[in-house]
This record gives sequence, C-alpha cells and structure tokens, in this order.
Amino acid sequence: MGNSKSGALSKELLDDLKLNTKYSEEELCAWYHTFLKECPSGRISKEQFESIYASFFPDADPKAYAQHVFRSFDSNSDGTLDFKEYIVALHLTSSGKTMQKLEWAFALYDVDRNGTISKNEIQEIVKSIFNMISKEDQKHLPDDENTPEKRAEKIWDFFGKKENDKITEGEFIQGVMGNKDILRLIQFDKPQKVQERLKEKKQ
Ligand SMILES: [Ca+2]
Ligand SMILES: [Ca+2]
Repeated sequence: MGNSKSGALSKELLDDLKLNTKYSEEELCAWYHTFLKECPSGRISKEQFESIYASFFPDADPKAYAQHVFRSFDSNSDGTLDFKEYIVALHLTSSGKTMQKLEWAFALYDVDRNGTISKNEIQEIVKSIFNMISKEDQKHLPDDENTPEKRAEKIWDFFGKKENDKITEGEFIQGVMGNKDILRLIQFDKPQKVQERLKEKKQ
C-alpha cells in the first residue's frame, strides 16, 4: 500500500482504526475516499444523519431515534460525526462483538450520559423506537408491548427496579445478555416489511 492513497488519512488515525476495528488499511482508505466524496467537510452533521434515516423509513418517524443514535456515536460530543466516529459506528453495527454492541446499547439508553439508566430514559428511547414502526406494523405487536408505555414497563420490571431506581451499565449488560426477550425489546427490531424495503433499496 503506497503512501499516495493513504495520504489524506493521518498515519496516527489509520493505526488507531486498524487496531480497534477489523478493517485493513486498504479498506479504511477506500472508505475514507467515499466518506470525503459524500461529506467534503469531513464531518456528518446531525441533519444529514437524520435524512439518511428518513430515506430508509418513509412510512415512519425515525427522527428522534436517529438523534439518539447520532448522540451515541458522537463520542466527543461535538455535534458531528468525524471519520473515526463513523468507522467505529460502522464496525460496531456490522461486525462488532456482542459485548461491544451491548455497551453501545447502554450508551444509547443513557440519554444524559451520567453513567446510569433511569426509567424516563427507557421510556424516551422506547418511544423513539416505536416511532420507527409503521402504524400498520404496530397493530401486529403482542398485547403487552404494543404501546411505548407497556414496552418500557416490561423492560423496567425485568430489571426489578423501583420507580426512581437506576440501572448501572453492569446490570444492564448482564441482564440483557442473559435474556433474549429483553434483548429483543430494547432494540429496534426491524419488522418484516421494513426488511423487504431495505432489500429493494439495495438492488
Ligand atoms: Ca464528534
Ligand atoms: Ca442517564
């Protein structure tokens, strides 16, 4: 790999990303090239991120969820995603280990970044997940999880917490890891229709 192609990407960042993801230097340079084409400024704004989500979920309202996901990937909290944050996100969502995915899920739910999850935060994320599901698909959800309130309650009950208690990262990861039902409830589970639509878009 010559220096010409990787010239734009600093060696320091390249080494860092190679160490923390499974991507090769070649892949990283190719991605950087595409990234700069799409985002000449080298940064993805929250608005750009929201519009990507909006294009994938035309029948729903993914804005709130997109904002939460954006926050969870914006690790230096500067309101934009730079190449490093983008690659870490890509790696995490496509090939990350379960543990890393759960750490990310915790960050997603810890809206105010204070290191614990409150019942309010569960309700907020669950509500944003609900907005991603079309009204039609919502009709097919089980009775005890067909509203954001019921679903949040079910998750909260699982952790055995009182109204004003908090869930720590350790409790969260341990709980979700040991229970497939809760794992399903805390994440956005793409309804069949959405999956089909995504496949169509890729073709
Ligand atoms: Ca950032
Ligand atoms: Ca919190």
